[in-house]
Amino acid sequence: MRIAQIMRSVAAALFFCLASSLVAAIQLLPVVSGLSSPVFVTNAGDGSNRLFIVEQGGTIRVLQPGSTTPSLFLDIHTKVVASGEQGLLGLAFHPEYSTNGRFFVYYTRTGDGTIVIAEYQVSTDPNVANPTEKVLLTIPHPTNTNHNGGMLAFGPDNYLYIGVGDGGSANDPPNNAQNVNVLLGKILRIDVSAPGTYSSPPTNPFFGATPGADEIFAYGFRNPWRFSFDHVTGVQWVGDVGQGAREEVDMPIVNGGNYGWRVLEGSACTNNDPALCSSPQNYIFPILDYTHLNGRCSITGGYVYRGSQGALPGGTYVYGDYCSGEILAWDGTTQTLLLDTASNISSFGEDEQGELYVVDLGGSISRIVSTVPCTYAISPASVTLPSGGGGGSVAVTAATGCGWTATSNVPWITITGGTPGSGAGTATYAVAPYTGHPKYRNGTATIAGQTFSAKQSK
Ligand SMILES: [Ca+2]
Repeated sequence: MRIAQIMRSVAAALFFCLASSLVAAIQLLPVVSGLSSPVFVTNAGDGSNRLFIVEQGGTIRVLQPGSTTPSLFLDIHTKVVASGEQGLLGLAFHPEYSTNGRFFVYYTRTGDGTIVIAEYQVSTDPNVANPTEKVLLTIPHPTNTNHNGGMLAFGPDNYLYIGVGDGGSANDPPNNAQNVNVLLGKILRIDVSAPGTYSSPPTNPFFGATPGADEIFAYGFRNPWRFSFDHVTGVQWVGDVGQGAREEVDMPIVNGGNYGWRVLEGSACTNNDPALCSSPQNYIFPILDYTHLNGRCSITGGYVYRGSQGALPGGTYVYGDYCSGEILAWDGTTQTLLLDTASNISSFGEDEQGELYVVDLGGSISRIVSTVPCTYAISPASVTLPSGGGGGSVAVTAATGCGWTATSNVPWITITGGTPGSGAGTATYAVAPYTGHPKYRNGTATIAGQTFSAKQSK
């Protein structure tokens, strides 16, 4: 090993130690393997706790909770052209899927590579989709096979957001991303409340007589491959894949915002249109960007962690790089390396509890978990209460990032605050007056997994 390599290794080891102590130590828990080029995982939000896995070739598989063997939910491979950046790329379940069974897919069409947004519905079997397709929107993408985008997700406004790439090649030769009359290089937003069709929300920035395509929500993107919405703040986070130098994360995505491509790559002037770089106020700069060091070359946008298992501090944005295999975190100020993997990270995904998954294009999906098991204690663990009722508080002791909830097990005790919590915190409760028989009643609440016992005299 040469001296320079040794120095780099030492520096890397030091950096990793510092970094991991700053945020969290994570590991990957294998969930499923043997998949064919998985590019996404998500959930239906229907309380079933199933995972739905998108395979690039044109299949969606469903994984039951606790199972390691998915079954076929939908097969549309005959409609899909799949290689390189093309394929079945995105999936989103309707916010009311549990009652209407509607879901949406994003793929590149066989024959001409056109981007298709289509609607499907579940069959009478909850684990099998009805194969009848209703095409909602097509976007011509004839010239190049790269930069198709591919993300679909519903926003907190219940509109369907769509991430579309710039049409491909390099440096966006037709300047699509800055052209508000084409749907390439954009985040689109459509209303799919009526089955089998869509409309553009009148609040979209170029709606109606305003020049520009009605479907556009924001523009100036190169290849917004993956994006997500923070469940707590509602803010949209986009990982926009860069050209040859910089990968970027954009947030918040605002109505009518121009995020800079092809004038800017990350926060840097591309010199594609050098005169425009002298008016930086015309563009919204990324919240973070990183250069192509350490084998990094293509960002895979992720999620703001809001799970309750304490895998990471709540509010941490988790993302990665497809080429380096690194899982990265952004705490609002600093980018930290969480874990360096050998995976080609095609996507991240979320289950119904907000726990995060890493999708390896090589064929597997893993869950992000903490390396440190969370332990909890409460104080007091028991109380004796007067007949008039009232309230009180229970202190929870837990390590930073360890999430917990509090629930009452009897109707006369109500948890009034503090839940869900993370790390050290306080749960508050209220107790109803007691005038009945016998002389005492006993009840419990479960706080941070511990039993809180209350005895009340009449
Ligand atoms: Ca218009």
